Amino acid sequence: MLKLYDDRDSGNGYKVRLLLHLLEMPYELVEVDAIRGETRKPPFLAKNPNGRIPLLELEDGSFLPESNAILFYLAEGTRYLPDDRLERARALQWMFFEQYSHEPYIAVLRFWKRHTDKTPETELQWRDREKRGYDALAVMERTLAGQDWLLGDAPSIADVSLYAYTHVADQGGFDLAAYSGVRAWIERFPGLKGYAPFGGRLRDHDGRRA
Ligand SMILES: N[C@@H](CCC(=O)N[C@@H](CS)C(=O)NCC(=O)O)C(=O)O
Repeated sequence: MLKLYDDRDSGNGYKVRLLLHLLEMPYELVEVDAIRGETRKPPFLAKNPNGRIPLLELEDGSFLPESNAILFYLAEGTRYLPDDRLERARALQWMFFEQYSHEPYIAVLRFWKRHTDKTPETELQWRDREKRGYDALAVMERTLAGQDWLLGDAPSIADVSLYAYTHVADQGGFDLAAYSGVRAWIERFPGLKGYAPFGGRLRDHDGRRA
């Protein structure tokens, strides 16, 4: 069975948990406390030298880190990854955007708000992250104002990837009021067959819906 090393509070991990549930793929969850530094201890570093969750262990014992690489692997041959060459590249396009232009701002501000205090020294950094986070939301809005999902008519791993931190962007202080396309897109997710909320159904999944 697939084994997922993950922390319940991680949005990067939630991407993978959400896809596993949407695809109704059974998996065993191994909880790792990232805040307490468990990912930086030798037993975990032996599995992922980059010291981060999520980490997928395949049936043959090989390890795959990086949330978006895991999504790509799991979605192969399913409705969440199109067959068309350009569409597949577009899914990757959005996932690289997520890692470079979205997650470092929207996820990091959420983390800072929950775990640190703003100080006069960090005020400028916070404001810069906020501006760049809104820039990322504006990019998403341009697409989602005109279509239901990032690739068009159907949800894909591009949507799963970007949903994880966008739907909790308010926890980082982001106001989505001006992004009606993004808000409507967020509201579509709970209607997907197999949807699992962030923080919900963290226990091992037996392939049936709870
Ligand atoms: N690019 C990675 C980022 C993973 C990441 O930042 N994981 C965090 C939790 S969200 C982590 O493991 N932090 C613990 C640490 O860095 O020690 C991915 O998308 O999987």
